[in-house]
Formats: sequence, structure tokens, C-alpha cells
Amino acid sequence: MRHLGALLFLLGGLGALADVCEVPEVDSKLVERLGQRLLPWMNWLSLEHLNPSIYVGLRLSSLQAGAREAFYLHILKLNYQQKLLGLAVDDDSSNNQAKPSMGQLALYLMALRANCEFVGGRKGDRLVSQLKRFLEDEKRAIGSNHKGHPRTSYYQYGLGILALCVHQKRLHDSVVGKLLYAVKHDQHLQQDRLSVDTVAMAGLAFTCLEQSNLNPNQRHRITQAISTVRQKILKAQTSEGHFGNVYSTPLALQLLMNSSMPGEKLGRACLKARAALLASMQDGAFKNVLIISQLLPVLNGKSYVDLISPDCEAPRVLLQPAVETPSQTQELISVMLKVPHALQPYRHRISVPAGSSLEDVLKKAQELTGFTYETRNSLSGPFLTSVMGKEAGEREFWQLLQAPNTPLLEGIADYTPKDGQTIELRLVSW
Ligand code: B12
Repeated sequence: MRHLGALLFLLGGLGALADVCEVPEVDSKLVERLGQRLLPWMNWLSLEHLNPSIYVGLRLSSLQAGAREAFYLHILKLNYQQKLLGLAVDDDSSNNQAKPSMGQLALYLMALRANCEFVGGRKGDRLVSQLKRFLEDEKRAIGSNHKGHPRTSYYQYGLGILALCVHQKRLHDSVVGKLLYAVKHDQHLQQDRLSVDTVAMAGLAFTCLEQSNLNPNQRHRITQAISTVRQKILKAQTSEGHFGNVYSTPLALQLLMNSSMPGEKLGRACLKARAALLASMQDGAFKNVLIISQLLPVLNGKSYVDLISPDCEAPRVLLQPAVETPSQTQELISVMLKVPHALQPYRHRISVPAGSSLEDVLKKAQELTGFTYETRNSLSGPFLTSVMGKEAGEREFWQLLQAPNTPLLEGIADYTPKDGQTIELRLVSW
């Protein structure tokens, strides 16, 4: 009888284990290969490509880039302080750089925290005030009846709250309240679809607030919102196991990891997501450095919430640059590029070497066929802003689709079209 009791206790214990979201270690060679993709971007010190997310991702990973890392943070500091605090010498060459957005400032503050620094001093306090002001402005743009939209996005709103939280900076309940409302009432929807990245980011911000108890009056609502976020993310799991899509799974796992829920759904869902991620990693799906920087912490069992008290002494493996094996191909493929709804509709077949990116196709089309386009640089790479002379307006964007109607999951620099494919560019609202 006593043995049966012990057995039941053990089984009960195993059942309880299944409630926890764990992402068991994956092959370290696969992880290193991902990390190696970040290295060229850390050498490339062209100011427009500086990306604080790379630094954060690396510091929360099991990998390190040696002296490059410290140097990169140094350049980040110089660049961000110059642009944000107006410390630039007043000539045109240094001043024509756009000011970092709210989300970029947030990521910069997270990079400081990833190095175990708290923002402080006169300059630091000014940066914190700027971020608080950004959030206040966004709160006003959303409006007292919640009918408006943030000028950036709820994703950046969540990122802003998270960055201040990991520095233990207090925000007014009303600022946090807007994000609580948005999550509860599905205002993070993009084109009628749940943006898993956006809810995950909100969930990370709430988790930080819950752990730090910075808004005690909102405690109950925050706890409830975290549970809502978890449920929404679990519901968005695809049959292969991704939460939303392959590229929102890293942030979704950052949120779910190390959390627990009654029932057995969570543990199983996370193991399935891990298997799907692994398959995608082996397929070479992770090319984009921003996404890699969101994935590496997950593969090390960490999330952005760990920036509350990062472990800066944790041993990390030194990354060695990858040995390049250039794969020259003479084979040409042909891609149909079309923009049916432009003032001047466009449709042409473009020939490019196999393995070319969609950006290569656009360049070729511009060179040879009277197609025109413009891009803006972002932390995710080149963002298409204008096509055939038509610039996307406020809350509009040029969507990339595989005809007839499948939105691409990657941007122009990362997506590699297949032979015979038709790519459509479509101006849509979001
Ligand atoms: C908000 C958002 C959008 C908004 C951006 C508008 C706005 N005012 O915020 C809209 C709806 C327009 C959008 C569009 C697209 N997006 Co988007 N977007 C995001 C999201 C949720 C947050 C981005 C953000 O604010 N980052 C924080 C700030 C601080 O960084 P930032 O670099 O300054 O932000 C700018 C860029 O991110 C840019 N941007 C947004 N999406 C994309 C995608 C690409 C490929 C590029 C180069 C730039 C870019 O807009 C931001 C605001 O200016 C991310 C989620 C994530 N995990 O990152 C997805 C995400 C980056 N988007 C993604 C994709 C695929 C797209 C599209 C290519 C979809 C499509 N089929 O057309 C298009 C871009 C097409 C183009 N014209 O080049 C993927 C990229 C995956 C990858 N492998 O890199 C992500 C990760 C979502 C996902 N899980 O699938 N997006």
C-alpha cells in the first residue's frame, strides 16, 4: 500500500512536471552556427546597421564574441548618445541620421542592462525621461477611449515598458493600463490576425512588472493579462508546432518558458514548438540577425525578463568566424514580379541566378524593366517603403506575397524566390 502511495506521488510529480514549459538543450553546433551569423554584423560598423538587439541576444545566449562584444557596446553607446542627446558636432554629415525610435531606444537601454549596467547619471536620466515621454505621447495617441493607435505599434509600446522595467524605473499606472487594455480587447490585431510577436512582447513586459512589483495597484490585472497572453499564444500554435509562425516562435517561447499552467497542455506545446524550431534551424530558416537575436536566449533557457538581474559572469563559448564556402551557381531562374494595383500596373518576368534574394530581383527589375522601388533601413533589414513611385502612407505598407495570396514570412533581403514563382507587391493597410 505504501508503495502504491509512493508510486502515485511519483506519477503526480511527473504530471506536474509536464505543466512547465521547458526547452531542453539543443545541439551546441547548431546554436554556434546561428551565433556565427551575427559576427559579420558586429564587424560592419557602418552606423546605419548598428543593432542593439544583436548585443542583447548575444549576452543572453551561451555564446560570446570576445573583444568585439565590448567594442560593439562602446560604439552603440557613442552612436545612441550622440543621436539621442544631441551631442553631435553640428555638421550635416553627423546630423542627417534619423533619431532612434521609441523601440530602438528601449533596445539600447536593454543592451546596457545586458552588460549589468543600470542607466544613471545625467545622460542616463535624460534617456530614461525620453523613453517615458515617448510612452506618454503614445498613450495620448491611443486616447482616453482607446480608439486611437500608437504612432509606432503596440509591439514598441511593450518593448518600451519592458526596457524601463528591467532598469526598475517606475511608470504611471495609466501607461501600463493602455497595454493591459489592448491585450484584453485584442487591439494588437494586425490585419485581423493575432500578432503573436506583439502579445508575446506585452507578456514579457507584464512578467517583468509582476516580478518587480513596480505597479502594485495593477497587480491583479497584470497577472490576469499574463494568463490571457499565454492562452492566446497556445491557441495560435500551428500543426507543425510553431506559435504563430516560425519567426514569432522565439519570442513566444521567451514568454512561455519557465512558466507553469494547470493541466498538461503547456509542457507538451513547448516540446512540440522546440521540435518545430529545431527542424526549421536545420532547414536554414534562420537567416535574419534580428530573429536570431530573439532566438539565441531561448536556446540558452533565457528571456528578456532575465535582464532584471542578468548573470554577467556566466561562462559562454567563444564564437569563431565561420569558414565561408561560396557556392557559385551559373543556373538562372525566372521570377514573375507584379504590382497589379499601381497607378502604372507592372508585370515582368525577371531572370536571376538561383539563390538570389527578392531584393536582387527588385534591383534587376529596376535596372532592366522600368520598375522602381525604395527602402528604409531597419533592425530587421531593408524595409520596402515605396513601389512604382507610390510611397506607403500612415498605417499602410507594401506587403510581399507569393501569388495569389500568401504573405511572405521574410523581407526582401532574406527571401529567396524559387524558379517559376510569382511575387506580388501590394499596398495594404494594417
Ligand atoms: C510591427 C511589425 C510590422 C509593421 C511595421 C509598421 C510599424 N509602424 O510598426 C508592418 C505591419 C508594416 C509589418 C510589415 C511586414 N512585416 Co513585420 N513585424 C512587426 C513586428 C511585430 C514589430 C517590429 C518592431 O517594431 N520592432 C522594434 C523596432 C524597435 O525595430 P525597428 O527595426 O526600428 O522596427 C521597424 C522594422 O521592424 C520594420 N519592419 C516591420 N516588419 C518588418 C519586416 C521586415 C522583413 C523588415 C526588413 C522590416 C520590418 O517596421 C518597424 C517600424 O518601423 C515584428 C516582430 C518581431 N519579432 O520583430 C514583425 C516582423 C519583423 N515582420 C515580419 C514580416 C515578414 C513582415 C513583412 C515582410 C510581411 C509581408 N509579407 O509583407 C512586412 C514588411 C514588408 C516590407 N514592406 O518590407 C517578420 C520578419 C521575419 C523575418 N524572417 O525576418 C516578423 C518577425 C513577424 C513574424 N513573426 O513573422 N511588420
